[in-house]
Amino acid sequence: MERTFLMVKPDGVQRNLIGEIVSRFEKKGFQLVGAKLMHIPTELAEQHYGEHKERPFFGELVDFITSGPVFAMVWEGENVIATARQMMGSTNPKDAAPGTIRGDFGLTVGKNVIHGSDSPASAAREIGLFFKEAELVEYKKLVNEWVY
Ligand code: RTP
Ligand code: MG
Repeated sequence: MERTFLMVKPDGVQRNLIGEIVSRFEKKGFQLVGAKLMHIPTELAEQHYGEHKERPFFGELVDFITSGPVFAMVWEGENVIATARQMMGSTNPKDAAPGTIRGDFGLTVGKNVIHGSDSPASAAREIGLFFKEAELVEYKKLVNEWVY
């Protein structure tokens, strides 16, 4: 089963959007297998956004993502990497469709509420950067045995 790394960025945490965002992925039917509220150390932020090291906005990006707590998550499900990116919407909120997270809540490209892995390789890399194996919980949904 596929897994992805999603993160409510500092602006999303400040704006009390953790519950709204978790709720969207829950209602879609994906399974939460790991989550934590954390302050990202600078070195981890630089590793996480390593692909953008040469970009002019790299410094701002690292400053922003370390400016306050983030809510880091691992979600599981069929095609969760691509589907989560669809649910997030375009990087720049001005281009993000209504109904997507960035379309509904994002204001600027720098403060676009959520991060999501963009490929299986980046998902594996980012999950490994943020979570230890023991922090990821494998479990079966038993609801069909409890509800009629
Ligand atoms: P993310 O990695 O955060 O999920 O976003 P993304 O894949 O949609 O976009 P990416 O190209 O990976 O860019 C990473 C983050 O950098 C910020 N950014 N700023 N000032 C700018 O022109 C600019 N371009 C990108 C955004 O916050 C973007 O999410
Ligand atoms: Mg990206």
